[in-house]
Amino acid sequence: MERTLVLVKPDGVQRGLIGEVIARLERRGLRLVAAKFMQVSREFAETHYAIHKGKPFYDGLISYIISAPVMAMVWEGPNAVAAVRQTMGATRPTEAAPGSIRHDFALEVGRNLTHASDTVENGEKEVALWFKQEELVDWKREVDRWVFEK
Ligand code: IDP
Ligand code: MG
Repeated sequence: MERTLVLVKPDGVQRGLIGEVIARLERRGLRLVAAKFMQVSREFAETHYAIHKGKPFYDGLISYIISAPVMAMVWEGPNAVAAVRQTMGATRPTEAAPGSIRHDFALEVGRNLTHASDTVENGEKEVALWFKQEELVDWKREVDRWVFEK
């Protein structure tokens, strides 16, 4: 089953949107695997966003992600990476599809509320970076057979 890392970033937490994000992912049919509310250190933020080092928005991005607590989660399901990216919407809120979280709740790329892994490979890496193996809950739902074809 595919897994992806989701963060409700500091702006989403401050604006009281943790529940909104969780509700949308639950309604989509995805299954929660792990969750923790935490303050990210600068060092950890730099590891998570290493791919963006050197870009013009990098310093602002690091300050943003460590400015207040985040809600970190792992969600799973068939095509979880693509499904969650779609539910979040495009990186720039003005380019995000109507009905997506970034469209419905955000205006600026530097305050775009959420993070979601962009590929299956990065999903695996990010889940391993943010969570210990024992924090990942392996469980089934009664409803799974009505959401997952196999
Ligand atoms: P993603 O979060 O949709 O995967 P990335 O391109 O990986 O988008 O960028 C990581 C994060 O960096 C974005 O979610 C956004 O918060 C921030 N970011 C990206 N581009 C810009 C920009 O041009 N200005 C300010 N912040 C940006
Ligand atoms: Mg990204």
